[in-house]
Amino acid sequence: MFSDLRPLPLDPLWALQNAFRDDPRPDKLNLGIGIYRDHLGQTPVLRSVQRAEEQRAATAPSKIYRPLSGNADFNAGMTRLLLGALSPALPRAVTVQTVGGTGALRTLADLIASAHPDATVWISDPGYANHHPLMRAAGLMTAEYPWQPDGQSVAVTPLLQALSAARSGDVVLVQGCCHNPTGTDLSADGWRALTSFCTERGLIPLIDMAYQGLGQGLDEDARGLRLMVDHAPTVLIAASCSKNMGLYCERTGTATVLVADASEKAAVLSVLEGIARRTYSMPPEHGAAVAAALLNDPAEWHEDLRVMRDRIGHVRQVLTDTLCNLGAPTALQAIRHHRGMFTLLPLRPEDMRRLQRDHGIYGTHEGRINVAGIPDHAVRPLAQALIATSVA
Ligand code: PLP
Ligand code: TYF
Repeated sequence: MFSDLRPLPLDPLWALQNAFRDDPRPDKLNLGIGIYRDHLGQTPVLRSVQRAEEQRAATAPSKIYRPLSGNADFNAGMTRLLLGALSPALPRAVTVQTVGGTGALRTLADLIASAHPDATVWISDPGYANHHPLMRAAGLMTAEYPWQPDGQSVAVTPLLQALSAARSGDVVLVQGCCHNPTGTDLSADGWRALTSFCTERGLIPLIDMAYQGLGQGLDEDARGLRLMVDHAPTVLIAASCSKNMGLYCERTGTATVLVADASEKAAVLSVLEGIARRTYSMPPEHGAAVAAALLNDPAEWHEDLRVMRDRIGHVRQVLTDTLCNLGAPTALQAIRHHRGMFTLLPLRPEDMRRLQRDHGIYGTHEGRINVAGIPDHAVRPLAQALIATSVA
């Protein structure tokens, strides 16, 4: 059966992880994969999560099967977190628990394929490496629009120019905040322009929210999403608790659909449950139960999140100050304006290879580094290596 099968090329991000693991240099620095690390370079379980897990271990009544749509309390909490607790759109929302943000994207891709199999999904370039494969795995076509950082935000004119080739019913996949890999988001005006464009042309926004709370704050990071929800009739949202709750391996996320008319809710929910049923039956409970506890009593989680967000902001600040003091080219200093875990360096793939070979610094070949992965002691050597690489 498998004699004609050949191994697939390794995902470049995992290949980078392996190269890092095998690098014997003691001062090597892994800025490849998107994982938050504290000032010591560790990723401990959040205190709020630890407490919720202890409580759950002491009180969880049973491990019997759960509903196909997952933990209802978690789904309701996530819907409020995304839309805002007072959003008038809440009655239009259908939310199901998914296997991480990735599972949310795939579930929504399957839903799109059920409702509109001819849809093309428009994806940012550069963008998240897994977006094209996820959408194509559901049988959908994909196309690209440019994501061009322009000062502190993204240029909206070339983006809309590309999208003018989209047909009514096509889907525009846009990241909600802290864009992976560039660290640059749409401005408020950019969100307004994209929202009107989608609404006028019958394009369906699919918002990928993987970093809510790690940019400027939970509500601040959701402003663009909420604008779209308030103005576009149908909106799809994939959300992840991997980064903002540090639940990476628990695979905790949600897929939300804002329907144009409440009468569509029952059918949408039943198709979403059908997708779960034929894929894995029901999502895993543990991460969702922990996340529900955090969402229902959020003070300690908000503090954990603030600490992560402030550290990322601090590292970015110290790195750009150091670059500035060392006389770095202005293109490098622009990373001051980026938001969230990532920054796209103005370096070519061959520069990134030299950064790895000569300095033991691992970022992706496209130039992405995980700012949240820089320990305090590594800031200055990193700045020096970036300058040496960018002027060489
Ligand atoms: N979307 C984006 C933009 C991401 O960067 C990531 C992961 O980093 C995901 C989705 C997937 O998140 P998860 O790990 O919850 O599947
Ligand atoms: O872009 C990143 O670094 C994250 C991490 O299969 C990731 O998306 C990468 C690959 C993967 C799951 C998560």
